[in-house]
Amino acid sequence: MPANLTPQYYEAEEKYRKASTPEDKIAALQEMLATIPKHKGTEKLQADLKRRLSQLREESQQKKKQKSTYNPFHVEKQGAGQVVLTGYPNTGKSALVATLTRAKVKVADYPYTTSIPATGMMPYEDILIQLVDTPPFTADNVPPGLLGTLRNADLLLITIDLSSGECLEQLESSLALLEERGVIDPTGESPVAIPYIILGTKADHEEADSNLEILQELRPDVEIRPISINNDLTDLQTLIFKKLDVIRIYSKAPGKKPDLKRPFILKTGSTVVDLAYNIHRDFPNKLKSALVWGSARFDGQAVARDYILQDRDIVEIVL
Ligand SMILES: Nc1nc2c(ncn2[C@@H]2O[C@H](COP(=O)(O)OP(=O)(O)OP(=O)(O)O)[C@@H](O)[C@H]2O)c(=O)[nH]1
Ligand SMILES: [Mg+2]
Repeated sequence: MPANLTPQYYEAEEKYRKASTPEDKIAALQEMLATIPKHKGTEKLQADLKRRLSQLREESQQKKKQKSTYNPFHVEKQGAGQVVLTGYPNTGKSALVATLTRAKVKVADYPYTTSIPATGMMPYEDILIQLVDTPPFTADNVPPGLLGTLRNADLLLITIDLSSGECLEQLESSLALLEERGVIDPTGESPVAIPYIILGTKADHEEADSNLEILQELRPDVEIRPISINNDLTDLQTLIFKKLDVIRIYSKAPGKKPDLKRPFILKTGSTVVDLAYNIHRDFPNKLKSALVWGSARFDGQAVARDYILQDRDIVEIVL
């Protein structure tokens, strides 16, 4: 049934997409629920939105209540995006985090090695992306709190062990588990679902090629990226950055050189107003115009408030 969503709803959805704090996300979700047309065609979407809203409310309540108690499954976001690895035991999650970051995580050739999340920062060009290693996730093993970690991610890496004869089962179960709990949505319809990449790990193993072929034959609908910690991982890093769907913006004060060291990280499609809001909550009201170097037709071009910025633009806000 067609959902017939209104422009007001899409505007609120865009706010949700760009929200970087739980408070902003809650506000956007409330607006989405207030503006969504109430009929049969939107029932599933309404339910998804309500579920996400109550999760976020619960989390912020919990945070207020237990400021002093440490919850290892609540992973503070750092860097340009939070990428959480999830998958069956022994699929190479920790090995990948150990290869791409300087985190000291335990890697072992037996299952259930990791018991709580651990983080590391992965350098990518001029930014750092946060990787989060997690304990294994199967139908029989759902560590309390793990779903919260997964739902808070900006991107999930789902690991399938290509050296294992059980890789098909791993693929089917991992996707089903995450979908049932509303973490991912393979149809791509839910705005609150978490984007993901499916990694076929241990691609250097002698069984890997034939296992991957079988997987692709049986599940032509899913895309699996073969990787190995023993091979070059640059393409994976680039893919992770692309999937995070963010842009880097360098700010510049009038008459000064731009600050090229610490870019602002914004969602793709963000405008000059979004940047201003990120610099200071009061700035959007004071904003008169902005000068842009990079995507504009000429250097230092004056642009309007709703000008859509591109990755690596340099922007001078004029107040
Ligand atoms: N050949 C090969 N072995 C790998 C690769 N990645 C991981 N391994 C091995 O696979 C085993 C399991 O790796 P871990 O990183 O501990 O797996 P995990 O998913 O973190 O396991 P749990 O913490 O139990 O969930 C270790 O013996 C690793 O050395 C790879 O790309 N190639
Ligand atoms: Mg591990």
